[in-house]
Amino acid sequence: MRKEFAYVDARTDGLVLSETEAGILEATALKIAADHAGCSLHSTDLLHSVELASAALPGEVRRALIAFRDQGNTGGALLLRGLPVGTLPATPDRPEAEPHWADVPVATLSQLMVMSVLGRSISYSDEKNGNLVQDVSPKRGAERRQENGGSILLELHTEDGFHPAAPHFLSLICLRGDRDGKAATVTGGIGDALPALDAETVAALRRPEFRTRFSTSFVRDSGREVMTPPMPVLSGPESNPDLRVDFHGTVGTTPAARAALARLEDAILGSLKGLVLEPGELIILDNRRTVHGRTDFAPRYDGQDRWLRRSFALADLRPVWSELGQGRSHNPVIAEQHAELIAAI
Ligand SMILES: O=C(O)CCC(=O)C(=O)O
Ligand SMILES: [Fe+2]
Repeated sequence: MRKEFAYVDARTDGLVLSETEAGILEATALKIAADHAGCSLHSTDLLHSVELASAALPGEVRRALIAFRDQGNTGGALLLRGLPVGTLPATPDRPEAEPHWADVPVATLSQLMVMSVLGRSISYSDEKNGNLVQDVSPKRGAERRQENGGSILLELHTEDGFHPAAPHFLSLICLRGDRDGKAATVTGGIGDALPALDAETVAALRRPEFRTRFSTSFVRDSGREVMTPPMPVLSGPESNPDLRVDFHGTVGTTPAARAALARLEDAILGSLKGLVLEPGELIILDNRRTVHGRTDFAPRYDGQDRWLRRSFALADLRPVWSELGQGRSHNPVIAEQHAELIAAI
């Protein structure tokens, strides 16, 4: 098992909000929270207010978000710094202890304002109770899981790459940093790794010879192992491909596919960017162009552990319209659509 990631500092490329800009965003978030007190975060009215209020983001930040949405970049990530976080309760160490959005209104609504420039917020009812904004903090007893509640090294992955409607964008806002300065979030963009791959490897990665195991957070109750059908790892334009892989959960179904997967992992490991997130930093990932992971760290479960909040966006809700249950939560996929894919690999 890998113990560390080597990476170059991602902070040098970040956009920083001034104190005045952060203050405007904070006041905007508090007003939305007051206007929608008692509402679910999935309320269409609340989400539309958030989208309207995203005009409170500095013009330079909106421009960068729009360019990232439309053109992307080779690293597949964009960092914002200096976002307001507001006052915080203790870091939750069990899913039952996770605070309501209204207990963390400033960070939560600021994050959703940013995401509304990129797409439409969405969640998955299979995971984290379908919450639209999810807590990422170490959970007691989950230390060794390959999930965001674990604290061992989290292998590089496309978020929910096994899912038919995987998010196009995700963001992680840091509410409380890792006090030991150990937990680094890393990203590896296919645009940065592609030049290191030979033509034979690229051709192998484009063949539908890879299956990805569903994350344990999607199948925990069933206790079963569920794999996707064979799919390619790279797809789309030759010079600007999409990437879908999980170096913990993806397997090649042929020797050539397995060799290509190993070469891809080496190329991505050689071009990682990363940082130990600090409060007010928000990293946005283009989930079709980058994988991400996290180094290990040591939780203490005293209310002061590292705490991020995560949210997802799709470019367009129309393709998943019939799959949306209450609010913006994608219906479960396992039972209905994927039971036939259970495979013993
Ligand atoms: O903890 C982190 O920095 C990343 C966790 C992660 O992969 C996720 O929440 O999707
Ligand atoms: Fe992730």
